[in-house]
Amino acid sequence: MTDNTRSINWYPGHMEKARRQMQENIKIMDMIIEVRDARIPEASANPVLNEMTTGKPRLIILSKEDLADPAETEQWVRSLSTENCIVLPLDLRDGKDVRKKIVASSKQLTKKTYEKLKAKGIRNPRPMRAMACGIPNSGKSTLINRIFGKASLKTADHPGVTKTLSWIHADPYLDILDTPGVLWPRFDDQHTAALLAVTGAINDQVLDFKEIAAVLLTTVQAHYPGLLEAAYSFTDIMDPYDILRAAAQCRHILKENSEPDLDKCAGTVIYEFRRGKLGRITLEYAEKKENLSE
Ligand SMILES: Nc1nc2c(ncn2[C@@H]2O[C@H](COP(=O)(O)OP(=O)(O)OP(=O)(O)O)[C@@H](O)[C@H]2O)c(=O)[nH]1
Ligand SMILES: [Mg+2]
Repeated sequence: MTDNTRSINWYPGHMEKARRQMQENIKIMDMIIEVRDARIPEASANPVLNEMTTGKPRLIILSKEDLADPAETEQWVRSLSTENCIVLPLDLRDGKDVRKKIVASSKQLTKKTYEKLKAKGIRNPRPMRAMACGIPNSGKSTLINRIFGKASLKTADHPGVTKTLSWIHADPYLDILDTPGVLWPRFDDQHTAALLAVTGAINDQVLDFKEIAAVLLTTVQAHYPGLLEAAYSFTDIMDPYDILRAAAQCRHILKENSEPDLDKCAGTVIYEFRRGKLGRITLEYAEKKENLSE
């Protein structure tokens, strides 16, 4: 984003309250289930939560994998996995195997803790405790509902749905604490903020859609040559605002004077991306990042 663009910030009071309550609960957790968005696996990692949960066995769910580029997701799984961290890309709307995969990974990550309890002579140890955390709208409540097998937690397609912490006895082996989506007080990197905004982790009401659509179009144009040309019927345009103009002509999103309505079209482009109507797109690239740091 350029210097004269409006800076993005969204940190309502319920997030700070949730952060404090999560910090209070962290001691009793056997593991962390961190839900990131598969389209932005790095930008959707909350540094405040990462610091708070350091050292705990971690299951990273790359949610919305149905919307992300499968080849990029594979790269991210490779680059994020460690001995103490299992990475699972999942389409949480499709219930198939979600519960089975999460319970199996949780058993693997908490094996030592569970066996310690058994070694103390406890025949039926308590369920393992996991805190589900992550940025807003990443799918935490959807995930817990999937494991539980019932839609007991409220979910919706906008950020800030869950406002309080609540325990769910999700499985005989696993109790999960659902938490509100949490961001951090200030985005030092406005590109990260724009990626969070594009994917729906920030309240749309605080956003300038034209600016974040420009970030989206620039990124897609650089990494998926031909995709936007095919979607919006144009050729030889690189400037994101010119692409927006072409998209408005293509979708007949015009003002009364027949000029392209860029504000309205920005909303349409973002909506089409979020719904997967432009194809399966990832906006951050694990392999290129590794190469850059070589
Ligand atoms: N396409 C797709 N949509 C998903 C997936 N997981 C969740 N969603 C949708 O994402 C939206 C947000 O899901 P929630 O479970 O409410 O997200 P949350 O992380 O609990 O959100 P907050 O409580 O606001 O922090 C809902 O519309 C879900 O249907 C997925 O894997 N793929
Ligand atoms: Mg929720």
